[in-house]
Amino acid sequence: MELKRYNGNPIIKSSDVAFRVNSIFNPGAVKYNGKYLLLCRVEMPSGRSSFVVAESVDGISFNLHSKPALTPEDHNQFYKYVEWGIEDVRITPFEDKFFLTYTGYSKYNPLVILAETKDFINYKIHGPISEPSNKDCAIFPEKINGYYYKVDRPTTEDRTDMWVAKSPDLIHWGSYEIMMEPTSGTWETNKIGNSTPPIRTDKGWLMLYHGVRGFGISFIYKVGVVLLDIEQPWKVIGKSREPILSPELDYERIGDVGNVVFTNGWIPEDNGEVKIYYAGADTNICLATTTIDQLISACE
Ligand code: BMA
Repeated sequence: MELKRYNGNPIIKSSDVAFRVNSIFNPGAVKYNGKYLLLCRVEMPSGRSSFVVAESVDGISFNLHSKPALTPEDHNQFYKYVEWGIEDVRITPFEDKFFLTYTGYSKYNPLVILAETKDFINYKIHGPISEPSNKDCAIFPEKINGYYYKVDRPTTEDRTDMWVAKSPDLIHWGSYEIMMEPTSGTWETNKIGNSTPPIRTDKGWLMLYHGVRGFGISFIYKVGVVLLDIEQPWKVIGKSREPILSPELDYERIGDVGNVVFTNGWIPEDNGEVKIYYAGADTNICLATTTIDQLISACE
């Protein structure tokens, strides 16, 4: 199974941004007020990233706000952890609000920052919810047996595995469990990490992840899908054997970091379709589609 690319890709390019940027990529995605909303990473000419909102009625043509929505400078007492930029937000709709988990980058190495918003105008920043080095975190969209759950990807000297932890209050985390590790000798042999916030289905939590393989000095980023147990979300029920999206076209192969397709945002529709927003070569924003059913069968 492979995702279906929109034939007008890329749907957002750096020339669409009202202020000067180097690139626009890796958006978080959500339905808000009946519209499609992307919180896009904009890398400034300085090389440090912020987020800007893009909105759309059809999920294809987006209008970008004229100013960034969230910048490192907005982080007040946490600024030292995000001084080099904020990157790759996952947006989890949760009751009447949205939880944002993103990479804070600084000389202390990447770590995970948690924030929340109700309107994508005002943001409450909770600060780090991991130690360095850690990235690729998403909060589960509902409590499980009374606890919040997160998935993330700590990096040690020789391992990059995905872990799950739980919390009574989103601030204190524990009960760590290993969820998934790279499969040696395959497209995901070097590292893996969460891509999109989990979605509840009849068969389990459905989630996209990324897998990386190094060839010489270059790394190829591809997308896979995994199904997790509803009650014990560190337990993998099934996963795709092969990638469901790989860099193939020029806009995925050529850019600041070539041979990368990377997603951290998807929007499920009421009819079972899913819009997946992804970036090509760390340089643009693209759209691909599939259905929940096809993703589930790719895991079996
Ligand atoms: C990962 C992240 C992403 C990026 C990808 C490919 O480590 O930093 O932001 O898209 O590498 O360069």
